[in-house]
Amino acid sequence: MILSNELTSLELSMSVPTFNDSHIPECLKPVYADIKTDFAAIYGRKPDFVTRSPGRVNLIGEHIDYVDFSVLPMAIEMAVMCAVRVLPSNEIPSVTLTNADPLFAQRRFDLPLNGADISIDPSVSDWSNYFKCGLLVAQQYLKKKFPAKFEETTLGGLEVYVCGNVFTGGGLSSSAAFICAVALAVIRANAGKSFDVPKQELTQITAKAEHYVGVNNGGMDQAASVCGEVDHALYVEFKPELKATPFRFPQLRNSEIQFVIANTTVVSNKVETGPVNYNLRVVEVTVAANVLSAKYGVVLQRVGNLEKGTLREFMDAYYGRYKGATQPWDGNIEQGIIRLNEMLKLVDETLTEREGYTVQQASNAINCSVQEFTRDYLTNFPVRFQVLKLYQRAKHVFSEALRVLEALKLMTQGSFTDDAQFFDAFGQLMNESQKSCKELYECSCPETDEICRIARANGSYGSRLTGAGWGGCTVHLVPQSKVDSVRNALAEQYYAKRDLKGLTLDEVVLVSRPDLGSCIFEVS
Ligand code: NG1
Ligand code: MG
Repeated sequence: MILSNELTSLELSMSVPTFNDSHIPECLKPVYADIKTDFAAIYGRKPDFVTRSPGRVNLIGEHIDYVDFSVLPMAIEMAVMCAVRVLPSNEIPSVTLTNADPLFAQRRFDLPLNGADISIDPSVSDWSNYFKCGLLVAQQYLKKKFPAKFEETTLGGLEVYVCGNVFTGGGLSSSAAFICAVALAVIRANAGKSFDVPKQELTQITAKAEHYVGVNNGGMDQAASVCGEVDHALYVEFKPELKATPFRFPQLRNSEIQFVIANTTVVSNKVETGPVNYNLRVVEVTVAANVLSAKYGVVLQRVGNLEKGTLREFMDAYYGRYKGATQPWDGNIEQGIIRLNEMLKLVDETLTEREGYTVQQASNAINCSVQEFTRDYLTNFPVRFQVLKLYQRAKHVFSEALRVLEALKLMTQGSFTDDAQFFDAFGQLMNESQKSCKELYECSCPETDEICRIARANGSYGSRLTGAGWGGCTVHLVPQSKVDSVRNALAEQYYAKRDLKGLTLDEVVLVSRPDLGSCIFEVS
């Protein structure tokens, strides 16, 4: 699905774009016609508008968003859409939700009166909770933006039809796409069509929305879904505040850049309490930051994503104390490269227990008791481990943050002697990221490794896991001319011997260029 020329030629805008009926991108026309028909079949009328928000893949910068280092994702062509009719104000303000996927049954609930917040019960797992997350952050936003109008006002009732093609639970951030489409719909429904929704504000309010259902995520996914631009990757920064800046991929002479996204069909165990999981990595990088701070006698501000300081905060504190830096790193590429290289040296010198740290060793290194260590690092989320691999995890984080800057530098370089020069260089960074994820962060798995090997042997320049890893999806940098070769090789050598769990090949191997982020279609 390639967006039409009208869209690609749009100037990058600061606000979520709105299109009217006569301006639907060619490729979306059939989907859009279906939505209107389906909506009418369910609710007996046409919708007022449709919101759309895409899924994402992370191109490079894995497991560093939660320590506030910048990442480089892109929005993909697969998206979630919400068709919406606003109920007239004389009707009881309720929300009816219908999902195109029969796995998600219809839901209906009344809206709280007079500006009260909707309540969300995170212990109940239901798809309507994700809708409520989007609704809640949108309402809070409206109250802040237009206090006189929304402080004590009941939101308008809605009939909503949800459909899309971002598969759930596969590492493409379908939940973020859904919440962004919902928040945008609620804002559009209540603030009206004349209000332009600033992308930066939509990103910031949706970033934390999943916290209401108990997911302690960063903000990369929402930033990518909201701020995506055709043919651009997004440089997502977390400090001093969440911000996504689009960078265009270079225009090559003879080839087109494509990304193949292949699902391992192995379900990521990132939330399980096993020896390998997401929360344990969060603990390890936090402890690493504190061991480094203890060694260099710097105090972490403890204001970031994590209560106990991050590797990013250590870098800034170290530069403040030893290098006379008056400001934290401001995102500048060259300065970042220098500082991150220095950090890698400190990791080599300081985190000397290469086999890993026992709780006793880690406590000693931080100058605290085992009891304090357990209280500070091991009780918030359950984790199980033998040793904490501080050296390996910290080395991954700093080197991965460095690769993000190298990738950005390449994208902004301008010209290349030939197309292969770009593919080789960007691909190499992706391959190095995969190596680091596998060997240092240990978040790959045999299936991911196998897919990467097959893809590289058949035309991919760069192949890596995307998202948390331990299964989930992989992403591959492939020139258009090699897409079929990569896809066919994966079909024959990987998928043919696997249970696709009811999915078709077209559903497990996607091809996408970087696409537009959230937008609104007004139905006339
Ligand atoms: P996935 O596995 O795609 O949901 C997760 C985190 C990201 C980031 C990556 C690792 C959530 C919702 N998202 O992505 O924020 O930390 O892992 O880079 O947990
Ligand atoms: Mg998610």
